[in-house]
Amino acid sequence: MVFRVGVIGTGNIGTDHANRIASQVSGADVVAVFDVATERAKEVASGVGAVAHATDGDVINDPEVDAVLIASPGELHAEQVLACIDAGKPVLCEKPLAPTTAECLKVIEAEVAAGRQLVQLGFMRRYDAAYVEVKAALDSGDIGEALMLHCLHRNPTAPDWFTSDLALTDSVVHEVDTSRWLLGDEIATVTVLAGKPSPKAGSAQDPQLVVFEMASGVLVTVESFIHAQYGYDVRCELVGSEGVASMDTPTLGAVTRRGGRTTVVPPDWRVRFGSAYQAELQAWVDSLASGEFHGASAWDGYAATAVAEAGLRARAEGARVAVELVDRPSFYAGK
Ligand code: NAD
Ligand code: ISE
Repeated sequence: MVFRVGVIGTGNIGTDHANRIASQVSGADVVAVFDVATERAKEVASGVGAVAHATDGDVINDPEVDAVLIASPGELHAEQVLACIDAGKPVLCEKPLAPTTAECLKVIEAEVAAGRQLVQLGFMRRYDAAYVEVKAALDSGDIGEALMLHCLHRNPTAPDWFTSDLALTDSVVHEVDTSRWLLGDEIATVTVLAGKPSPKAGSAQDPQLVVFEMASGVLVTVESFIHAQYGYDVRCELVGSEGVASMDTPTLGAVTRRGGRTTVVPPDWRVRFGSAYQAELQAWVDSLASGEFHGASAWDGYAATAVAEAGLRARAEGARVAVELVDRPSFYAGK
């Protein structure tokens, strides 16, 4: 069976996802798209052989659409995901699930009431070969018990509107999911330190150092640096009681000449995580037949937003802030 996918939001990542589903993912076609930027939507639609609809609701309720991919701005996700649940259609929603926990909880309530899993979140690092290897080293027992996780998240530059708060809610939210998934544990507290700002950072407090204390006591450090200039550099090192699992700085290969060697660092997430997006989309499409989704769930999206909210308070108050989660519904056991 070939699943018919509708795409909402044809900006940077929505266009990438639509093109990838159309040309590199087996078992799915893109049949409908919507973006308020209508010309862009039409261009993407014509590239993938889809129809450009007039509203997001037209995509979600189109009888020709079996499943929906949401890549609109984060503040629209909850409403669009709720409409997908209402229509009984599986949805892959880019992170974040929503900017507030109140909105995330509405999604959780609706999905539980629907009685079957429909929502998967776009935390694609769960499909990145390097992160998967680090997790395998821990799960196999090879490095003993996890003690500390050190994460780097460096972007070359960010636009002026990308504030220090967004660095936490839009970028570090990936480390929130990575930490919870790698360690199989919830984040108990968050501390955010903003020290000497980079002269390249404009008005942003950048870099920032974020510390998570996991419920088990494992400590996680995250360097968030959105104006690092030199490239996109995302990696981690997991310190265990009997060894360390780490990943190399991702490079695009090396050039050796004139007595020296230069390695090229990826320019952005598109290049660094290209194969992770590919694996994520293929896995999601493969799950559509069984209805068993193995990526991040709506619960993971809620937990990520709860930690981001605590991070904003931690920054504002200069305090170590506890993360308060509601009781996990039994529906999400093992999801
Ligand atoms: P973008 O601004 O390039 O694209 C967003 C698109 O949504 C724009 O084309 C905009 O016109 C459109 N839009 C605005 N209102 C809309 C509406 N009502 N309905 C439908 N579309 C609407 O942003 P982006 O970088 O593509 O990010 C989109 C989402 O994807 C964000 O949530 C972002 O956090 C996430 N993202 C995830 C990753 C990742 O690594 N997983 C990478 C980039 C972006
Ligand atoms: C972007 O939205 C992403 O999700 C990227 O993976 C992340 O590295 C970047 O910081 C975000 O802005």
